[in-house]
Amino acid sequence: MFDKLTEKFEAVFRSLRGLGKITDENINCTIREVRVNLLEADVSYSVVKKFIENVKQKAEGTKVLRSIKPGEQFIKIIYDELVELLGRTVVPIISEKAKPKIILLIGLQGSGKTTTSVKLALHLKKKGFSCLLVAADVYRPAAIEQLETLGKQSGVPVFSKGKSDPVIICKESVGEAVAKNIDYLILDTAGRLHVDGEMMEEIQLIQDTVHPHETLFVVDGMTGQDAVNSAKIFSETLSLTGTILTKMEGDSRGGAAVSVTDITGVPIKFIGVSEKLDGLEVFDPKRITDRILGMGDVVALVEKAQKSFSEDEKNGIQNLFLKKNFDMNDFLTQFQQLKKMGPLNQIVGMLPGMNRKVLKKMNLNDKKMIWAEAIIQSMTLQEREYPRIINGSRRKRIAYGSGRTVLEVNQLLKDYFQIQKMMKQMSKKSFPSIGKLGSHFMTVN
Ligand SMILES: Nc1nc2c(ncn2[C@@H]2O[C@H](COP(=O)(O)OP(=O)(O)OP(=O)(O)O)[C@@H](O)[C@H]2O)c(=O)[nH]1
Ligand SMILES: [Mg+2]
Repeated sequence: MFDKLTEKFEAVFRSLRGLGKITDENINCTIREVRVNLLEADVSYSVVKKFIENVKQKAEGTKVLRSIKPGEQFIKIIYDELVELLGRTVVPIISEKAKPKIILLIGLQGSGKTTTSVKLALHLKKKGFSCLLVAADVYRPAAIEQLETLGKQSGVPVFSKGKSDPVIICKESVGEAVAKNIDYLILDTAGRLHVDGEMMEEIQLIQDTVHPHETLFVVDGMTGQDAVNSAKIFSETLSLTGTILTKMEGDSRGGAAVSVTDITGVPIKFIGVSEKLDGLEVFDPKRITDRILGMGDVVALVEKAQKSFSEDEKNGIQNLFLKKNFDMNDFLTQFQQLKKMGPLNQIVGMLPGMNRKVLKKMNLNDKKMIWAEAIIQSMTLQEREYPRIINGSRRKRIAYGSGRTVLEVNQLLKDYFQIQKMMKQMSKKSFPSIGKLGSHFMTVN
């Protein structure tokens, strides 16, 4: 569906992904490529411009995490921005208590309104709701029959009044839905152009008469920029609550999907992916972004690093380590705090100023943390505050008290002094941001 975009992004990311070193130059080069890709995929110029500006700005403000490659972190920024552009989260169809909930489908001729109205009814029916379809297209020959046939195929009742006034048909259908205790009333209207004043007046009248909970603009995704432009114009004239992009399974360039939310200000709620009646998907910005960028693994990795190591936590831990008299009590507290955050090696490794080689030698694994706690708890208060007084005989006593060996006590004390030393050396230098790395920066991975 987004093959073209995907293909292009793959090429950009392939080179970006491996970068352990990232410079202003290759950031700019990547941004240029992303820009061209989006434009070639028929994404609106104004949307591309905004997208690029946001990515640049985020890159500037993003601190480099040491546990992941800057290239990967940059991919995550592009990913996040695309999710944002596509609407961030799923916006489900109205589900409030009102009965019936009224959904009005509008759009240009042939965009897929009738098919989509039945698809939508089926989708809601599968969720256990009752639906009533309304044949409000009285202009196109056989439009009513088309809806009746599709309704029959899917087992959804159709309300039709022949070729009478669509406003009256819609109004009466509400009464019918109330009488039959229907959950969702779905109005299938005739195709219209925004320049057709009479038809636009009619749809406004329908809106004013039935007060739909949802007015969804059904748009043919294959038509690219035209789709976006028509959606924009309709959204300016009528109050839309969302769009549905149809015919998205083909090799449409995907640009319409990327632009339409930003341009209309309303979310894409569904996409049509086949002529068949089950060919409707809930529009999920994250899933679509995954499909376009195909970078799920990188995103998960960066998210994990960000989550387990937020700025606040980092400062908190740093402050703990930097405490003037970093004693055994602090050491213990840290162990306990760090334990909550994930594998110790990984977490401590993310702290700036940590020497990876020393850490590796210390082998800070979670099992070790359990006995480390026992050992520290066997120390006297004085020993915890002044670990340097822990001589040979004290070590023996502590080992005995904690049920560990003297070797292990020695090891723990060694670790403690190492960390203390590292912490003293640790500068409070702030992290560089991705956008201002300079060519000298290299992550330690
Ligand atoms: N491949 C594909 N075809 C679709 C999709 N949605 C609708 N169609 C096809 O598009 C054509 C037009 O669909 P309709 O549902 O009749 O469109 P409409 O907007 O009701 O058309 P009018 O009532 O004439 O304005 C039909 O051949 C549908 O089968 C879709 O998601 N994928
Ligand atoms: Mg129709």
